[in-house]
Amino acid sequence: MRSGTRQTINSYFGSLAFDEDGKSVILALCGAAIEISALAAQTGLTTEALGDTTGAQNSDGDQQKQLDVLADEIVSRALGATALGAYFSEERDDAVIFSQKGMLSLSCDPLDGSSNIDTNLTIGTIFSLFRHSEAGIAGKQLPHGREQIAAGFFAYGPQTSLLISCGDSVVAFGLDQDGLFRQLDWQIAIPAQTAEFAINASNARHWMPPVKRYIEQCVAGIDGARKKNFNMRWAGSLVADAWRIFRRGGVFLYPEDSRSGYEHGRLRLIYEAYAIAFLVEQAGGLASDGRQMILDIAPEQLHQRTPLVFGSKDEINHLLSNYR
Ligand code: AFP
Repeated sequence: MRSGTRQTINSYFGSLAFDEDGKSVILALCGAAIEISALAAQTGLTTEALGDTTGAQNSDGDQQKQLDVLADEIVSRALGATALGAYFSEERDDAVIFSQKGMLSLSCDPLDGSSNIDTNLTIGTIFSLFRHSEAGIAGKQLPHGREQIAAGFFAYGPQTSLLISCGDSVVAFGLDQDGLFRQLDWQIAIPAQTAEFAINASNARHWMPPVKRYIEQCVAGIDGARKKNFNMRWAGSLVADAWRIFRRGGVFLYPEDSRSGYEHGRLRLIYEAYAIAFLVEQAGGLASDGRQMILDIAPEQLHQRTPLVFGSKDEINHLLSNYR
């Protein structure tokens, strides 16, 4: 099918029974993503090296890159024109309140993987859309994973693309040459079984026993207890690893470890894990912190981190059996 005839996201939303304000928020995010993608593509050409640090740190103590800050400003500006109540950004200490009457909040990691900007690797924007039970709540209380009505992530790689779920299956869109996001011909379901794991193996000496045992068995391959060989991938960019897992299955592990500051892993519950977990469950996979499903974790702090393991259901269940 020629790309020009593939359904645009506007037309997909036209026939989707979903919160109309929510649709306007997601379409505004699509506009922001096109701007961010263009900036990332121009790094070092028409724009200064956006991978350089600004000298500032975000709430998590991460070095902020120029593109982190620019991406956050682009997203915030796009959202200000919608009916959103509040915006929680990984790059901001506190929520941005747009409207006391808004029933929707959005959490966002405006640019995930920013340490990869100047290595030309796939980076992305991760978001979760929450609907509150009454007006006036947005921004006043932390959003809970089970309040999500939609979640997704944009990937800025060889293709600028979007993986999204509005609560009824997961769909993929690619940015076409005409500047429109068009649906990719891809029925998204994460295979229950896999022989591919993703973890930063340089941290092996810091892992807790359940993860150590699981990875050792994978590495032992056909000669070990699993009696099958495994492959390993680690992109160092969550959206890149996640996209691969949605495409061909696999498991991703960023567990807690014994390093100082990694007692709860590295990834953020509200800005990253909730969105990935919402998508993964919609695609038939599992997402856990090792003890409970990510979506069941009640948030305590806006920038809290969580261990995160997700992907192919049967493999995640095998991993979780090591925790019990
Ligand atoms: P940056 O945004 O600092 O590049 O971190 C990316 C990330 O949060 C996530 O996208 C990766 O999966 C993970 O960190 C990589 O962490 P390590 O560098 O510790 O492997």
